[in-house]
Amino acid sequence: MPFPSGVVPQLRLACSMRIIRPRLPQRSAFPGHHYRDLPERDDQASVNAVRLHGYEDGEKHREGQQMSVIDLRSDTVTLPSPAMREAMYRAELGDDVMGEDPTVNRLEALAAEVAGKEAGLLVVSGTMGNLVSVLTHCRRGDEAIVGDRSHLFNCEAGGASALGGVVFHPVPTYSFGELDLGALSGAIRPAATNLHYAPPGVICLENTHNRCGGTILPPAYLRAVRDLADRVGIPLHLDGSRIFNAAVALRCEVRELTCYADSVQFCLSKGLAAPVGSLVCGQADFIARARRVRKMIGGGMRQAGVIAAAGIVALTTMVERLAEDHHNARVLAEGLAEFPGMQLDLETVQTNIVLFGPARPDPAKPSFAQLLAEEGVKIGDLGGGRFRAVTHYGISPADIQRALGIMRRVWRQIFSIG
Ligand code: TLP
Repeated sequence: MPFPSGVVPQLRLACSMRIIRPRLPQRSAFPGHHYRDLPERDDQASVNAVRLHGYEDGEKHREGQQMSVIDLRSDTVTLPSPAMREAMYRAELGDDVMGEDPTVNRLEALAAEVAGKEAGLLVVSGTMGNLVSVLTHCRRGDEAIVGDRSHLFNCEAGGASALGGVVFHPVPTYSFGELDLGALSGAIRPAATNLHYAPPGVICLENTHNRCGGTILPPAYLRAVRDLADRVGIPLHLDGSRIFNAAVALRCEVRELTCYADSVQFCLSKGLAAPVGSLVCGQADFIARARRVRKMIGGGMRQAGVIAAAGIVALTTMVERLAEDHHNARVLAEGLAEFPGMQLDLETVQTNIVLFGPARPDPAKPSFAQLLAEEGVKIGDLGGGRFRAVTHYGISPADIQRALGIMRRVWRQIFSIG
């Protein structure tokens, strides 16, 4: 890998040494966090139970019933836990645009504490969290310096450009999600002394990095980017949609990763399994300005305590179990890596995402993801013969074994080898 600066490979080594396999709880089975397809119509009581309570604790697959679907497309498919449903039902509510929803206020204070910042702001989604953050940091015509493989640049409908007149300035991303430090520094151009340049407004990083396969940016790298941002006087925003996965894998506090950023956005509705919501955290004056931007783009919610209540359960009870997802991803990845003709870099499997595909993709062959879906295993098709599987609250170790069996069979069918 062509690192221009000697510092990055050392960081990578340090990072890989610091990534620790999760120590799994000593118990025979994880307590029934299993997403099951709704039963057939004659079992209406169960249908209602699932609808009311989300995951059914201890639910077992019963013979003769429709096989359950194993949905590995994303950790966004998670359903809220029974405790979340209960908390939502009981939530104390008020008008949050007037600052009077006590449950939202509690969640925002809790999020700020977790992230080590002065204040927090509940937003609808990760996309809105990143948008609000970039629009708060930048004026129209400013540049947001982003990774060329970042979610912000590729998958958020160009919102900061379309709605805020912000110019995206993409820089190359290495395979573990770092932006080249030399390129980053080169992207910050002296607009004050040269009329041709758009002024740099914010640097954005992503941790864990989605498109790189859930890879972790270690503290040493974050510190290097922070130093750079300080040298040039540009704020640093962190898309920490899956920052809890990074912290659990590194066995550190979230604030040990977010302390390098001026603002951070993290999601409640991915691995933490809440139904809706993300938090933007930063210093109090930044959040006050972000609150205005949220209102401007229509993100002011009224009795939002119904979703904040689930978010509080997510933050207080769902973080440590992410280690189970990481373990499941590792087992899945090691199994897949043994398929003949498979290309999968086990080094990038650091959290709950597995990227893989045939070493020699052939567009003439039937779609692996489509055939798998017909067999009850759903994965993401990234195009170009690359696939993504994401482990989460709804996936048990038994699901992983069953998925691997089905994947092996379909893989052989398509590639007729092994
Ligand atoms: N990612 C989703 C899809 O949009 C691809 C997924 O399934 O992984 N930042 C990062 C790093 C993300 O992975 C995502 C969602 C977001 C931001 C946006 O979050 P939402 O979906 O809540 O707007």
